[in-house]
Amino acid sequence: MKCALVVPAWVPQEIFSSKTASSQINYWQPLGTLYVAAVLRQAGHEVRFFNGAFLTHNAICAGLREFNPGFIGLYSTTFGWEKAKKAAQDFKMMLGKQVFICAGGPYPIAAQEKCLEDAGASMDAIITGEGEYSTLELIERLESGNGLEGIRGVVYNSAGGIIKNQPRPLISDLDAIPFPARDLLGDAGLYIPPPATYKRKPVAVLMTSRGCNRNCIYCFQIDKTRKSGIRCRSVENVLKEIEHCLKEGYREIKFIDDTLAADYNRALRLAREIKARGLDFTWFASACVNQVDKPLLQAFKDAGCWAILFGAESGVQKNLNTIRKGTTLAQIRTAVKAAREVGLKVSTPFMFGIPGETFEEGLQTIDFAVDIDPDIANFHAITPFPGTYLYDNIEKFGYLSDELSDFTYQGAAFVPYTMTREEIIKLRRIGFRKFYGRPSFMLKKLLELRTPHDFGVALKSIKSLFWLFINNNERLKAKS
Ligand code: B12
Repeated sequence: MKCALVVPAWVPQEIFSSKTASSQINYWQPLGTLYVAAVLRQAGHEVRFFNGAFLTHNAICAGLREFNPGFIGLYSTTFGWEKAKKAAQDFKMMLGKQVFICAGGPYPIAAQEKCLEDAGASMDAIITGEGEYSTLELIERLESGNGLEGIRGVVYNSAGGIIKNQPRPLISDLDAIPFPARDLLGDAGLYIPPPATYKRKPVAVLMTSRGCNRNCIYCFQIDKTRKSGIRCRSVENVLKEIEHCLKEGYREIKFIDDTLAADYNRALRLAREIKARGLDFTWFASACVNQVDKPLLQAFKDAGCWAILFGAESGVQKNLNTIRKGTTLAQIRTAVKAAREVGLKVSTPFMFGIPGETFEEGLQTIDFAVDIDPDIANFHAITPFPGTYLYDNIEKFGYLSDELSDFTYQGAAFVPYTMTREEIIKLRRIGFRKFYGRPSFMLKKLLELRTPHDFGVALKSIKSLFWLFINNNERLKAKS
């Protein structure tokens, strides 16, 4: 069947201030959708991918009219749901009701049948978990003209109303899934992360494991129970994909595992094999502060890793406990110090608006960020995505926006009982100013400039800092 996979059209200005978007916008590859594409193609279906990160809605419509697919699969985050709904209405109108339209991704996984109730007749089904095999089975049923009864992981509209099939168990053998269909991306050069977070390009995104065994209250995971823990691909399978990416011309890899060091020995083996095989690429990964030590970080460094992201989140232990991070301030200090000592750049996201947090504690977090002195610090607002513990227990903690487009870490979605929205917005502004506005930090960055890329990053950062200082950041303005 002709299958179109679509990320509905969106623009950075919907998330970031136009003044600072250039230093903040991220275009990692949409790996999840590319996995679904790879499985459909492997089964013989003709697949095209339309990414609304780089295509307008009209351009996507024109492409679909020319391709005339029998199946359209839409990707949606919470932020993107209204767009996915509108896109489905327009595509149905344009191609007729015989085209089968379904949605998948974080929001449909969390909201399930609510999506169909909300979207009405323009949406025929929702994929409620990992999409590879649920989508394939659904398409094969459509081709055979049989109904969708019993296909696990599917909720669908039927003459008799909305039918919710059993959830599909999570994929246990991740090695069996074909590599993401990155060739469907067209120009890989478009998929660049925020300027300060890559060294070489093009950049591929790669996932060596799925899931997380931690219980952070704000984090969305396909397996809400976390009972499945972390499912790992074999090191051999991961190395094969890395070699495949290098053959495709990629020069940097962003490992998007929630933590690459969950299995210490596996992480060490992966790093040592990358080095032993002399695979020429730079890489960036994330890890939990209490899963790493200096020898592992040294092995990462020796294997081409140039930066590591540690989810620091807060500089106040009480608030770390509230979000159930399972880490301590001392562990954050130790991990950042060890990473710096082996020569890795360190990136640490922090968040404000944690339930029970006060404005003063927010200032403490900023002082902590300055004190541990990472290379990159981000100051987000905690965002209770549907499908998370925080979202499901929101009344206990604070006020939630009912506008789905507010769910973007930028501060509009949630206010705890102990703070105001203005205070969260203010803390984010103070955080960026105080951290990046330090003469010592600017001098350090100036002395590190080596390549034209570095100069580009510096210019974009200075521009963002300038707008942050003159306080003209409409996106950071409090929602009235
Ligand atoms: C890569 C990525 C991006 C990329 C690409 C997103 C895209 N697809 O266009 C970029 C950088 C552009 C991006 C942007 C944003 N992102 Co983002 N992103 C991710 C990240 C790190 C990896 C996604 C991934 O590939 N996962 C691995 C695969 C295996 O899982 P998966 O994507 O869920 O895919 C499976 C299923 O969802 C399903 N599926 C996926 N796609 C499709 C498509 C169809 C048709 C079907 C049927 C099924 C299906 O099958 C897949 C395979 O099993 C996730 C975190 C994470 N670890 O998942 C955050 C994440 C998806 N992003 C998130 C957010 C909030 C955003 C932003 C709003 C961030 C912001 N800047 O403020 C924007 C919104 C953009 C938008 N248009 O919606 C949240 C979404 C939470 C929610 N419930 O809404 C996540 C979950 C991070 C988090 N934990 O908070 N993101």
